[in-house]
Amino acid sequence: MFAKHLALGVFAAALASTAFAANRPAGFVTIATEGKTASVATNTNVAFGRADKFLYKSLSGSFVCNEATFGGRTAGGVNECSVASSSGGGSSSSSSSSSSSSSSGTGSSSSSSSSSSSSSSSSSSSSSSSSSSSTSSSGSGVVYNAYPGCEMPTATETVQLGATHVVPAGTTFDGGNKRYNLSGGSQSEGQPAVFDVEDGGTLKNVIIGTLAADGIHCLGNCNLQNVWWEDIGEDAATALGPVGTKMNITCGGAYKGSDKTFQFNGRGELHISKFFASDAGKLARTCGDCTGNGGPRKVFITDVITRNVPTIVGINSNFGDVATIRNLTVNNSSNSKTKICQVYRGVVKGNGSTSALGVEFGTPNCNVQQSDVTLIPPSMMNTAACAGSCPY
Ligand code: ADA
Ligand code: CA
Ligand code: CA
Repeated sequence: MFAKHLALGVFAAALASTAFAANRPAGFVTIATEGKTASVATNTNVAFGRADKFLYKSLSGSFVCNEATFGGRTAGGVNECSVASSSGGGSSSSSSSSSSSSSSGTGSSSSSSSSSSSSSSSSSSSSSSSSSSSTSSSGSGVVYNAYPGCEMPTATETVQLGATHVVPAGTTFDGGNKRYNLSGGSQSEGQPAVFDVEDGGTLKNVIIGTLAADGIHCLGNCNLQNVWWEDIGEDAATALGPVGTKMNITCGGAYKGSDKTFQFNGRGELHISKFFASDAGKLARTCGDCTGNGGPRKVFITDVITRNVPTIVGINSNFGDVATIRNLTVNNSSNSKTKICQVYRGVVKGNGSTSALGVEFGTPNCNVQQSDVTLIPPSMMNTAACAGSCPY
């Protein structure tokens, strides 16, 4: 699928980075070696690892630089704790911690050994050849533009649709990696969908171009496989199925949205996996103010990489929504703080407006821990359970 010279070029880049394996990410400075105590300013993104493999955690004040603090370690030598040199560094005390970490190898934390977070810079990764084509390196490490193993295909041709293409109930439409355009692409609500996928339908191998209208509407159970949005329209896709239905999105990516990527207006479940989203307001949102709004809506985000998406998921706690997030990698171009699970009070259209209630971890509505998120420098996450207009 990829030109040979491109694959070779990236392979050479991977070899080059292996030759300079470092114990801190590029632009980072070591503040403590394993087992020592260090201190940082509030909410500092700290890297822990060695040989180009790191875990990241947002820490405040004094901490011990060890496996217990980070939920894992990189085997094979002494790990180091480092911070971005632009953050002014931190201080390290010389006292060695009594509980120096074991050398039992990589811990069981979901983020410590995830292929998404470490494959690109690890020479031992079994999937390095496929994953490397979705990344490039920059001053601050890896930059993703797809989920490793799910790269965007090259469009085989461009099709201009005259009307919404309907995928009838229970059938599969294989777009053969053609690019489909319909109309619009603005933020005006009420545009038609490029594709309507009826109950039990599957849409696969499709690229939606810049005339992206209201994206894809899923009317019941539906599957979107290897579907790509080059320039998200009003939103990328909307789940509209009734109670008991599931929308499954796997192996795809969406770029350049002004607002939401996946809009969840129906009921049931929305599953997003092996997906890459870049430059959009939110990855997913259960409807804030739909006509006849309610819930519960369940959102599952598994094996996803985002770049410059300030909110991963927004849900309405008053309607019983639950977001479950595992193996999320946040790969921003700046150190703005990503809201992982933002809770709102939703409303029924006409009954006022929504209010933001705060960012939550490990609550009935937000089934996600900070350790489920890998932060690629300089990305940071919002860890404050602030209400209303959050300060970040
Ligand atoms: C906005 C709007 C909702 C709904 C949604 C959509 O969030 O407030 O009522 O129209 O967009 O489906 O795109
Ligand atoms: Ca909208
Ligand atoms: Ca919409």
